[in-house]
Amino acid sequence: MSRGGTSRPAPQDDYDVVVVGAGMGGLYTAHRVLTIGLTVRVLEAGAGVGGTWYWNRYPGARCDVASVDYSFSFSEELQNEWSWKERYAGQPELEAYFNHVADRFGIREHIDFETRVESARYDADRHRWFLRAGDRTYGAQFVVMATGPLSVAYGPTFEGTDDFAGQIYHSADWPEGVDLTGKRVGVVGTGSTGIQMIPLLAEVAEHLTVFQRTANYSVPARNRPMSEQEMAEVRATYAKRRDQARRSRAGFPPRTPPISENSAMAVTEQQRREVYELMWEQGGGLAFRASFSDLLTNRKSNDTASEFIREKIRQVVKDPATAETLVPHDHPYATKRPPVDTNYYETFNRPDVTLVDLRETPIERLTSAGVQTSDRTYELDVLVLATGFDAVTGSLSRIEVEGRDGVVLKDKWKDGPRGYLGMAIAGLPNFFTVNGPGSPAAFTNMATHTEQNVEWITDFIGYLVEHRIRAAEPRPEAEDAWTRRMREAGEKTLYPEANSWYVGANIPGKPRVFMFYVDGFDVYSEECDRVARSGYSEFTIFS
Ligand code: N01
Repeated sequence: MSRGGTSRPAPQDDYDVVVVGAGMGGLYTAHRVLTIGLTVRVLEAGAGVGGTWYWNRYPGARCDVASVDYSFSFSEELQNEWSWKERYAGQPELEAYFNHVADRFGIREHIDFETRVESARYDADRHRWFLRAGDRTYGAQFVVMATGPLSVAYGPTFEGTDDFAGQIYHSADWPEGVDLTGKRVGVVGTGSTGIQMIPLLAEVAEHLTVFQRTANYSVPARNRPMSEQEMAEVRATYAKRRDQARRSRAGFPPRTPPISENSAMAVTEQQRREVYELMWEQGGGLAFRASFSDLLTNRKSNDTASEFIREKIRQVVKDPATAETLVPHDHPYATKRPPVDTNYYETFNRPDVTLVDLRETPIERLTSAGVQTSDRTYELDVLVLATGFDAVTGSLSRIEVEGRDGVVLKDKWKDGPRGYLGMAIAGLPNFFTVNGPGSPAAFTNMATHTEQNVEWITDFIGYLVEHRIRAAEPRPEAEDAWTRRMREAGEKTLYPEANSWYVGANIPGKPRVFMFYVDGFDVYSEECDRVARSGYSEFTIFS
């Protein structure tokens, strides 16, 4: 294999910046790059914009962050002209929004759709990256990977898959026009996705069978329409709302009632219950997680929230055996990303819904008729996999990325991802990641986080161009220190206790490593700002 420094084929397309991905991060990066007067090409595997909201078209796909906050803040005009229809936007509304953004800011003409990047190689002599997608080669001084932390669908390979006579759909690759009316449907997976779709599938299927491996803690979403008056109220204070989100611990504006700074242990049992009841009634999984300050750091505090949700499940689900199967028992609340639902637990009171506990009776194989567990076969017309993603590193590891002096990203990350601020990687000059491993992305409002990352990266690109610096990459010591800081912060929490995608435990064979910075978005963005103010002193400069 050739290494950095050898000659490369001349690219068909040459740009200042190539961006991979036309989701939220890619669109904003392209806009910022154009604004500073550089040339840009966005390479997108899908046929449309929106990233997550382009691919995830399963019934019930919906955001769990309030629409008014899960949106771009960079343009006041955009904020003022767009009216969200629901408290939590569904996939069609979000996809429409990103299409609107692509057209409004003239980004679409800079995108090559149905273009899947297979490799990115750095030519150290020319200080340029060459990206290959099919038979095309793109050259660029800078590469921004906006490939999304949850974009590579994971589906387990059950023995006998080819024997199954019915259809298999993955939630993240949902075809157009699927009609499940009157079908016998099975769903594997009870993460956020499964929990969103199960009540809707139950409404149309002749019978729904839910195959659950790990019981989850879900909190009501309490989605509802947004009125024009509500939108007007938000618009009146939008600037302040956005500013507060930017300076907050998790990228959200202040909540009503304010997020408690208290330990759950610092209040009486009665006060605790009142807080949890209020949060339950208001809805929202991320808000419930913030009921007290120490739910993810103090096991005793967490137990109180976990037990509250268990009680709710037992109250809602009428059959005691089904309720006990749905009650989570093997991980603390919110150590897996907390789902939100509309009538999830209620759905198990329907006579046409069956819950299968895979801990008791594991799936052995698929047959032509359906799913065979250790005790029987469940006959199905359709099997839905809501089995998640090869998260965070998956999309980057699938591209052959080769930097300076033979640094190959896949090899570098074989024991877990390493990088600086979640945005830059030693050995890969001028190569940036939006919402990458080592950032707080998954623990924030992704909209706020994405904007912060994109602004930092594009400001840095602007700085390098202005100072005629040909390339920059983080110093190895800075990368080591950040990776250590990220992992140590994670280890002080309860997160490592769950087999979640946060630690890569959902993918067989993936190194089990905590992949995010959990000490707060506010602390993180201050650190990013400090690095920028210092003239990017933690970076090696190649002039
Ligand atoms: O994926 P998951 P997801 N046999 O990994 C099960 C975001 N999101 O798509 O827990 C049987 O959470 C697996 O079981 P277990 C959000 O960040 C947001 O639901 O590993 N079961 C689990 O139940 C979220 O966290 C929104 O034992 C198998 C499920 O599949 C992230 O996307 C909506 C299995 C996977 O759960 C991922 O959510 C949707 C097997 N071999 C998603 N393999 C909102 O904004 C896996 N499972 C609301």
